[in-house]
Amino acid sequence: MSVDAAGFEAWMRAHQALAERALDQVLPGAEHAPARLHAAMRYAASGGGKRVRPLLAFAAGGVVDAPVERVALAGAAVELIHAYSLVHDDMPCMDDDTLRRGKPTVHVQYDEATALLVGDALQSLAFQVLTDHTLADDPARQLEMVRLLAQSSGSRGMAGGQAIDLAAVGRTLDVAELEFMHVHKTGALIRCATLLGALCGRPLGEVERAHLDRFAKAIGLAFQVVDDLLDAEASTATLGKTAGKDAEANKPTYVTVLGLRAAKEWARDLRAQAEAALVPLGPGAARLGQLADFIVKRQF
Ligand code: GRG
Repeated sequence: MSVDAAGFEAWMRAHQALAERALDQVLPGAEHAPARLHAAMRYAASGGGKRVRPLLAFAAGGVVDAPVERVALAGAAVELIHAYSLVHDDMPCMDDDTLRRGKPTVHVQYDEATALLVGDALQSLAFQVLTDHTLADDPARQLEMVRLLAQSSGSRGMAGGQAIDLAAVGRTLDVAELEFMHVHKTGALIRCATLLGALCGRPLGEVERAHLDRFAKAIGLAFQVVDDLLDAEASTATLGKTAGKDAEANKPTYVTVLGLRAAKEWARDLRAQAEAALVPLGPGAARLGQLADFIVKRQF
């Protein structure tokens, strides 16, 4: 492992720990009523996952010298939305899955009604986190953070992408339709995490912000292309969730639409686009580049 790679590994582990701590700080304890719901929220949101979204927020915060405590909370808000989406996505009315992050899914461990409430409550908590603390110097920028999270997770973002995904089962999509679906379902929240991290620090100029946005959009899509590749090629044990679900559910993916080789090339191409967008942001954006590599080369 090169010195640089070792440095990135240590950075990633330290910041994953910061993300865990922020989630622990904001999630209600199971000693508070309603105890079962609070325990289930913690089961869903803490101690698992790669924490890619908070890591992107930390790395983007590094570009603008953002205070780490602020970014940790902004990243936690995005991660709460992500956790809610996984809980609902796993339910029988959607993907009907029994395994997530190597553990039984929330509706299996608890019950369906609890899983529904866990998702709802995690979503509400995310917005509470963004409004309970001072996360930006300018209140208008903090308001922008709330708006960005709402837009990215709602019908014009993740939930809308999920609706398109559900409607696409058994249909053939062309590449443009597939991209539209994934830009919303997966890309919107990844972009949001990056931009929220940057909003915690000094204001970015319009041009710098456009470059960061270009990076975030490219890496959001790359994340999904890699997810499709892993679903097709990796094992359930490695992923900690059921592998091969897309093919089983007859879902269009980058692998089914482009083929394995072209999907791999597309992931590399998106990574190169992301890297190119970082150049004008200077050395402060180095962690974002390393994270882009991690996202494209990950095995789980
Ligand atoms: C239910 C409104 C609603 C939306 C669900 C995100 C999503 C939409 C569904 C999740 C299903 C899925 C496998 C999506 C593909 C990409 C993705 C979000 C994978 C899981 O994210 P990771 O790899 O998971 O960051 P960890 O466990 O590491 O946090």
